[in-house]
Parts: sequence; C-alpha cells; structure tokens
Amino acid sequence: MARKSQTPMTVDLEPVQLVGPDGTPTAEERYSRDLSTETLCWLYEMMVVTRELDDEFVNLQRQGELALFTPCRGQEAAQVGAAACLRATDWLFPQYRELGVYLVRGIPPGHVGAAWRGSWHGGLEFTTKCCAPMSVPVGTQTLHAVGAAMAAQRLGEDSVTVAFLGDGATSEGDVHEALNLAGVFRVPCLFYVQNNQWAISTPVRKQTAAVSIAHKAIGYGMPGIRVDGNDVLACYAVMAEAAARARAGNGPSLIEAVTYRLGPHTTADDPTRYRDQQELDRWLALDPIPRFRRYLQGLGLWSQSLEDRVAARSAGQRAELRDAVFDAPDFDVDELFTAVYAHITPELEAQRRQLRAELARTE
Ligand SMILES: Cc1ncc(C[n+]2csc(CCOP(=O)(O)OP(=O)(O)O)c2C)c(N)n1
Ligand SMILES: [Mg+2]
Repeated sequence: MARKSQTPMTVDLEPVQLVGPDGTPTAEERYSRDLSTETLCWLYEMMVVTRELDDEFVNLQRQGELALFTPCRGQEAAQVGAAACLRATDWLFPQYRELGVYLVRGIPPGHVGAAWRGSWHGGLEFTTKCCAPMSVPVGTQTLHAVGAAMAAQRLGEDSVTVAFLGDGATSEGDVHEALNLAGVFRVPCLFYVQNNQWAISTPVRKQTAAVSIAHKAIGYGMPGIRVDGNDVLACYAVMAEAAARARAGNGPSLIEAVTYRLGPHTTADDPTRYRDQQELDRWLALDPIPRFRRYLQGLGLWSQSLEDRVAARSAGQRAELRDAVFDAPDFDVDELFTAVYAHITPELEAQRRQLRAELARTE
C-alpha cells in the first residue's frame, strides 16, 4: 500500500542558482540572497583561504611532508556555503575532501595536516568541533550521520547532522541503507552530495542511470534538491532551508551540489590520463571564486583592502600549517587505546601492554 507522504514527487533538474557565472544575480526568487555584508565578505574570505591552504597541502605533500592529500580546488563554494549556515553543534560527517568544511568549522589546518601526515590520528581535534574524523572507506560516514541524527531525535535536540559524500559514494550499499533508514524514521540528517563529476577516473554518467543524483530522493521519500555547487550563496540558501526543515522535525533531504574537481583525485593521481583539457576549460570558466568576487564588486562590497586582508590571512594560515606539520610531535601510541572508550577495556589494556613491550624490545 502506498504511504501518504508530503514529500514532493518531483525534483527540478535545473540546479538552484542565485549568482550567475558572470557574477550577476539570477532571476531565482524562491531563495533569499539576503546576508549581512559581514557574512558575504566572510564567505569570500573562507573560499580564498580554502584554496590557498589547499595549494599549501599539495606543496607539503610534494615536499614529502604529507603521505597523501585530496585537493578540493573548484569545490570551495560547495563546501563553504554548506558549512557556513549550520550551527556549531550540528554534527558533520565528512568524506575526505572537505577542507573548506573543516576551516569553516574552525578546525586548525595543522590538525588536518597531522591526519594526512600520519603523525597523529587527528580525530580527537575534529570531534571537539562536532566533526567526525575523515572517512576514507567511501560512504560509511553516511550511516554514522544517520545514527547520530537518530540519537539527536531521541534526545529531543534540535540539531541536525550532515553526511558529506561524493557522486561515487552514491553507488555504495551503505549509502542506500543510510538514505532508506533516514527516510523511514524521518531523522534530521542532510545528505550533501558534491557531484564533482568524477569518482577517481569514473565519470558520473557511468555512476548512475538515474536522471540525477537528487532524483534518487523520491525513492527514499525525502526532498531532493539540485544546486549549483559553484555558487556559494545558492549552496548556503539550499542547505539553510533543508536544515530548518530537519530542525522542525520534517525529516531528511538529499542535496546534489553540481560542481567540479579542478585538480587530481589525490596527489597520487594524474587526471590528464582520463579527461580532456576542453572539459577542464569549461569548468575553469565557472570557477566559484572569481564569480563571487564579481558579485561582491557588483554590490560595491569588494575593495582592495578586503583583498589584502584575505591575502594576509591566507599567508598566515599557510605559514601556520607549515609550522604545525614540520613541528608535529611524535605520535603517542597510547592514544590508539585510550581514545576509543571513556574507560579503557581489559582487551585494549592487554593490547596496549603488548605493543609497549614490543616497542621496548625494538628501541
Ligand atoms: C568502500 C571503498 N571502496 C573504494 C574505495 C576507493 N576509492 C577511494 S576514493 C574513490 C572515489 C570516490 O568518489 P566520490 O564519492 O565521487 O568522491 P570524490 O573523490 O570525487 O570526492 C574510490 C572508489 C574506497 N576508499 N572505499
Ligand atoms: Mg566525485
């Protein structure tokens, strides 16, 4: 028997766009562009800082200081816009490419660096900011996000959780289970898919036979929204609306931010082997940062002093990251065991003793 649902049975294929590629406001009227001057300038600053730090992470990896890195170049608007409208107590469940999200949440870049250096697990510093550690096993974080949302629901909190995932992750069984569970229990979880067109070398057209990723929402009984992932204001507005819906007890949403990964999948990847320059050029013309700068210029909010301030902040953050990575303290192996439960279990205590004994033999 079909269940009555208030969920719309259609999804608009045209992504929500508030600022066009030329930086002028679009005719879209369903969402507001009304943010304070301070917030608008801060969104710009966060996107630039994200890009600058992203470059620094790549440099550090090339210099042998980091094991690997997953650049987010091109996805700054999708990440900054989505994270910026949330509350500090809304739990985030990232995949591994969400540098802009970490920065908006106030996670120090050095802690992200420590995780990629492998010198320290990095997890604890993420969790103090209500952000789960990065998830390299693709899609598994969506189940954690739903579990946390169920907990918030049962505790009567009005917080939401966000699962950040990629287009490739939507093919994982875990993601189906997470979406289904969230839909059935109407939990306050937002599924935020950054469709960056590629899952390593697999293009999105080979990822799904659905009309779009957002269209899958219909099958899970939740709203599906496509948004221009290179338009920071649109990402902000769509996410804010979905978060308000979830907070009011009206269940989950599936948001597809249509964007592009301008760089390689990781520092170990060479994208020229599977995609052509013409495609890259098309997306370079849609770069989210110059677009938003033009928008601020149109409003009379851009100034050389804003640009100088942003450049100074970026340079400071880059230096801070380098210092943190170079001076990272040696990993305290005890944390492998003590950071798992509030009180260490007898099994973990036995493992800790065994590892200490082995280390003592090799020293
Ligand atoms: C369960 C699992 N299967 C395969 C991999 C290998 N893998 C790493 S990243 C990736 C592509 C994921 O693509 P997408 O979800 O679109 O995220 P993006 O890297 O584009 O941000 C794959 C298949 C993995 N890490 N985990
Ligand atoms: Mg992808």
